Amino acid sequence: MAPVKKIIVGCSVLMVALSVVLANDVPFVDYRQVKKTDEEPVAAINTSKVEADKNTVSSAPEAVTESQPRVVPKDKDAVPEQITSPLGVSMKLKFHDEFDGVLDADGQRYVDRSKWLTTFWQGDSERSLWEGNKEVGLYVDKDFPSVLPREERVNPFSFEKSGVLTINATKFTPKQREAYVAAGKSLGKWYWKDLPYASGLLVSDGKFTFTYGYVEARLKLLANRGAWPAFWMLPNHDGKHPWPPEIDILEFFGHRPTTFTSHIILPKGEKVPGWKITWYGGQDKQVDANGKKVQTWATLRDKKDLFLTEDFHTWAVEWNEKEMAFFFDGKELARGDISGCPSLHKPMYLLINLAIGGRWFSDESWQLGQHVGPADVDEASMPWKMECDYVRVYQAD
Ligand SMILES: [Ca+2]
Repeated sequence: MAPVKKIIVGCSVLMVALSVVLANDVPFVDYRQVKKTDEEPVAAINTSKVEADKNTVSSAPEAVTESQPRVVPKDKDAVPEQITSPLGVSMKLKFHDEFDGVLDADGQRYVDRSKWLTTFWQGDSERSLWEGNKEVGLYVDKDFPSVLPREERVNPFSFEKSGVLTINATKFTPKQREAYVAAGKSLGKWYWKDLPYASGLLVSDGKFTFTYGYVEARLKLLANRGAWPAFWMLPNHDGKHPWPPEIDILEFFGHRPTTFTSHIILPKGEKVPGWKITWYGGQDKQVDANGKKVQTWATLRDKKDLFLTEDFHTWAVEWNEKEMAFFFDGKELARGDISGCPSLHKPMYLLINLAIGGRWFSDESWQLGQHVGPADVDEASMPWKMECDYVRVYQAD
């Protein structure tokens, strides 16, 4: 349990730190009040307007280049077995899911269980909640809670479009909520809570881990207040799950559909030269015996005139012995020297999830530690839908 507790507490800190970074200079954008015009198509990417703000790593380019070719074509029928990575390395396909789903025993298309867990912790099929973030939704699956009849379980996964997995966030009916609470009590699991919403996540822990390579996901995000979709990586090596590090290839907030973050979280003492370091501690009780802050992170953030929720986009990271670089729609956002970060040179696994609420942002000011609870969640717009086209991992030949 210790590593579990550690990672849970840590992830809660993550989001507080995120709030700190974003609090000072990001004006609140209410997407409902932003007008679309013919002159300014919201889905268009005007890369000339991409600019590094003061939180962006100093090593990042101030503007991404137009000439950089797309690395992975979006056509699911043309998955390249070999690529030249953005950093110029010849790589082969090592893991991918095109999200066509697999036919389950009940005849329904479902998540490929050979590639993904739908729970947070390997070996515990009933783990359904990322407690430390104070999220207000359970991660559910049609396989659990095992004490509930299958027909009473909520399935957050659907394949409404060919080759696209949809993660659905919904509100429990009163009957469902009562059943899930009773199931949690029956199982005696501390992490089952009486929460109003259900959602889903994918975790490759125990299925696929890797050290170094290029990983890209093509996702369609959602502009719903309280939605917190993410594509990220955590370590698993020698059966251990230390935290940090954490590689957040994408974090996004449904009420701010023009902004996302890509960042890493590092243990104390590890740095990426030139990347912004945010120390945090006290408020989260993440302090050591001497009262020193024990975590640090480097962060970068892109800001552009783009509604991220109106089409699919790709987020990617390339990672080798020396460098880590983040990419959005094939364009480099930032690159840093990670040779001084021992924690980033060990196997990681993938996660994709649609969180609901949590202690990560405030509605308008991203204030430190503010909790987004059920009252802040736009449940009238549920079901929310996060769409996943593919995840592909390449590694050097
Ligand atoms: Ca696909």
